[in-house]
Amino acid sequence: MLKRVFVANRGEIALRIIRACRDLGITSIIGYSEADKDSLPVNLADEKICIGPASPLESYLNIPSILSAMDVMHVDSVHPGYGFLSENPFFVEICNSSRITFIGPSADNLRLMGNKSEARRTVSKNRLPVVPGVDNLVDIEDACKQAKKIGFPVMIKASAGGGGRGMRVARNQDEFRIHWSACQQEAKIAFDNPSLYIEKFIERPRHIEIQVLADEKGNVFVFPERDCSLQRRHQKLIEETPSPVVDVYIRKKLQKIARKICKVINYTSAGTIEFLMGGRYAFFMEMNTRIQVEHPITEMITNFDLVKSQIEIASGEKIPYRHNFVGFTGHSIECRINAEDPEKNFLPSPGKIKKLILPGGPGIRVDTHIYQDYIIPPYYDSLIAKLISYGRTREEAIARMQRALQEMKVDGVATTIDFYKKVLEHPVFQSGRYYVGWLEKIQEDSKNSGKNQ
Ligand code: MV4
Repeated sequence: MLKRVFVANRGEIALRIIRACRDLGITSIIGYSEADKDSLPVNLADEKICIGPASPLESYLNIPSILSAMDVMHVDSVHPGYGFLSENPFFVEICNSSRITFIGPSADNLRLMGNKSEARRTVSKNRLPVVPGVDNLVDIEDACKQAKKIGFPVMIKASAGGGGRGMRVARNQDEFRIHWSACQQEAKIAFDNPSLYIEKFIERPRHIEIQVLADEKGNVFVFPERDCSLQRRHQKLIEETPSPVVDVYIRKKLQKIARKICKVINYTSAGTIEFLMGGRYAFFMEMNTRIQVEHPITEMITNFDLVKSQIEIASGEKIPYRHNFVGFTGHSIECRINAEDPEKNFLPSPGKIKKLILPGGPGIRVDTHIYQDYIIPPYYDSLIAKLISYGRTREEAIARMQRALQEMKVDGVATTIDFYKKVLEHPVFQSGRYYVGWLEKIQEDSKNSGKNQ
């Protein structure tokens, strides 16, 4: 078993990793930036070392700095959390050559799935469903011809993009030519790779994903789906599991696809296969090769500890579970509470937390790194807490989440707590019939009704 884990992250996920280490009886060593010296994970880790200034480029993304910190602290492994270096194949290779175990997938897995059109091609080659589309486009004329063949509207995506970055919808040939050139320019600048691919645009889709765990012995475990369709500008806001629109047949289908993908690429560690669902049709979209923000809802309904499993897998252990299709009971929902002002277009609101009351009671889990008098630094993302509810039914999970939102009080900074209260009360959320563009649509509708009055 690994003995000394370097935590190469911050905030709630750093704390989550520290807790998994403690449960396993192994030592956690956190690398932190100057701006995070008073944070809870730095306080609670077994050992700590500063890795640089506040700016992420100089600390959490600074590979030489992290390598020397890992060397000084004599660690045998590193957990990257999500974001930062978690999906960087170069970092994995450097760790390997320094004899430090990267707690995550192989560099090859990261490289393959990091290129979204290569991922798409791999999946399609194995006769698994992808959105109708094409890559390997020669020039704009070829692309336009292919788009016409697929039928408008189409979506133009950057091969090196993902997570909503570098994509545009074209509804006709004129729009296509404009967006193609703009997309190419953007992709060149943002990802240093101008390569694009096109797909049929799926209207009002849902974002459904399957959590997987794969060990080094070739065992692949697939979990029930998470529904992450409640988003705003590609930021997930509420996730739930199981999905209100997925029945046992669709679930089994998604799980079989996810398992096959992991098998053909020889995947290891935790990962997530993203699907786009239009009606009852599901298409592979992307694979996320990391532990995700929303992993706790899967833990709530399956009793797995996914971070602990990642560490056990990286230690070369088998997953001690008998079924490849993981069973579950009940329903779980997560609200990502941000220090942002919904009244000011979700403008980040860093600063000192003057008063804090955290919720609790039956069916509530709170993953957070904040505490009273903590100062939220302005340099990082604005996630301050994940409220996770569990219920035997969706209705019970919603009611408990509403209780938790009522109980939670944060003074000193603006938060999204009241915004969530409104969303949870909304009949469309309660009916489960929301989709990925829904929040933007009701925001647009409420603006327009304002104009008409
Ligand atoms: C799409 C799509 C519709 N049709 N592809 C965005 C993130 C990445 N994982 C994939 N995304 C999408 N790809 C096709 N062919 C819709 C999305 C999408 C989305 C689009 C607009 C506004 C919000 C969205 C949220 C999730 C997914």
